Amino acid sequence: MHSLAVAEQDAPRATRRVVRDSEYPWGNTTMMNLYSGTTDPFSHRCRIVLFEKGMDFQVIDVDLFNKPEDIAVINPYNRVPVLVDRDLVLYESNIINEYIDERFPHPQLMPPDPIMRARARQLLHTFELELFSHIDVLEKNPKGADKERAHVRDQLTQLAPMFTKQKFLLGDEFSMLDVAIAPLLWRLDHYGIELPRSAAPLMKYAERIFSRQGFIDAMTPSEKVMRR
Ligand SMILES: N[C@@H](CCC(=O)N[C@@H](CS)C(=O)NCC(=O)O)C(=O)O
Repeated sequence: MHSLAVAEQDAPRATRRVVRDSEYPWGNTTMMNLYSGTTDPFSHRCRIVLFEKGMDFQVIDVDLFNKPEDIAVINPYNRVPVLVDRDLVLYESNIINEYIDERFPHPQLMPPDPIMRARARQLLHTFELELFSHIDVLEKNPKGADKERAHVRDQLTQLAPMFTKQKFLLGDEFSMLDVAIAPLLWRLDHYGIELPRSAAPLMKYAERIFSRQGFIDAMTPSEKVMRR
């Protein structure tokens, strides 16, 4: 047991090359390429999964304020994230993440049991409707987004009591649901969302995610400075 732990520690870190805009759009044809917005919460989700898995991949930084035209070629909706894995091109962060999770099953982020997996997908969908549908306004029109801020605050506050009983959203294991919500929790200050005191257990939970090596490694320099 002991020697295994040492061997894992000493193992060389996987290739996680970040391609800057100057090299764009030449992805690596032998490994997964993620076209990722440097400040985009949806791309952030996919980076977290890639880094949690610890396999080889390439992140291609996309500046959304100066978006290369090629994104529209690989994604008809002209948005990031986009994953290119040889002939496969995927968009939509949750779809990308489920694919990565199935290609590289360790550590597994979706529950193995079909019923729990269905519940997880249902909750991922609820997150999109109740929380992430407001991201566009919070990103693009922060001054006119008070209604959205209040809605997100109230939804998150309702989640808080569950973290007095469990470590993560699906129990005591980190899962895809935690991945999905983490970029929003990281951006609360950035979006000007203030949670009430009753949400303290939620913020403790958030800190648990923020201290994970995969989460730390997944952040871009612009994301690192979003939170003090
Ligand atoms: N539902 C999509 C949302 C992706 C999305 O909205 N991406 C935004 C960045 S926040 C984007 O690329 N927008 C294009 C632009 O800003 O030009 C997902 O989960 O991947």
